[in-house]
Amino acid sequence: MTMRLLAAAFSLSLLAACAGTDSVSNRLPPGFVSNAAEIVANTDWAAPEEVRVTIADHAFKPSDLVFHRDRATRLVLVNATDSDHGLRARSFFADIAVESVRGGGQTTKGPWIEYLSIPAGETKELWFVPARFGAYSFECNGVGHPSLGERGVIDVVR
Ligand SMILES: [Cu+2]
Repeated sequence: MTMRLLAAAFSLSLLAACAGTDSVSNRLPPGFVSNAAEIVANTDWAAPEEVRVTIADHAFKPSDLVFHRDRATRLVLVNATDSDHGLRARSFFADIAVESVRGGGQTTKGPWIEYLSIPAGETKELWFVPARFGAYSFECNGVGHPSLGERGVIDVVR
């Protein structure tokens, strides 16, 4: 295979990784909540607080999100567009304990997530507990999407 073909194959694999795959981990990424599995196990998941966000018209709606520390939370992300989007929010993800990511007929257990994809027309749910107080920013990982307006802020309060 020539170098050019290799380079093309490599960039294609990078594109695929960006567009479609959740990054859920059962190994502690640096700086993340170390007792996340314990927090998940000690939380009642019967009636999580629901926050619903729709992606449409190059925006997260709403784009200002408020969550409550130590409370079971269900973030429902509805992709109402015909292209793929994603949630890049590393500092926020570092401070939560993830029960699961649900969507597309699949449930993936946490307890840590580094990246969340929301494919075209699909709905993804992030079931989690905010484990630390904080103010965070988030954005879509699509090339050029944040500058079009796909960004927002998260506050975790009492
Ligand atoms: Cu996007």
